Amino acid sequence: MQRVAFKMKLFKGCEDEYKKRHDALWPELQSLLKHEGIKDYSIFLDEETNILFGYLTIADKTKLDDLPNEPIMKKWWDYMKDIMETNDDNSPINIPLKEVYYLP
Ligand code: RM4
Repeated sequence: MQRVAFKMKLFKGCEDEYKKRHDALWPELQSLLKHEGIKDYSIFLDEETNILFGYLTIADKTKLDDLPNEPIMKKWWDYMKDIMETNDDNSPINIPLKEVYYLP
């Protein structure tokens, strides 16, 4: 299993809305993420900086490269762009984090 961690940035004042939208994550999107092999996907919010810390495990992390081409993923990103920092194609600005320690 490969572990992947990254950060994204939420706009101030959008904390409740971000949680609300994820509590109601579209079943089709959930199925897609599972289908790509994603497990233990967690997103934590740093309430001081509004940085979102994402963490997931996946058998083959190159599968994550397929996601931006999936219509349901694009639709989700279009829906989320009003509350988080995004690229020109509406995908979230996603900064990979380097692993520096692991205790299995
Ligand atoms: C996040 C962001 C990520 C997506 C999750 C489900 O807000 O859009 O790209 O993987 O939602």
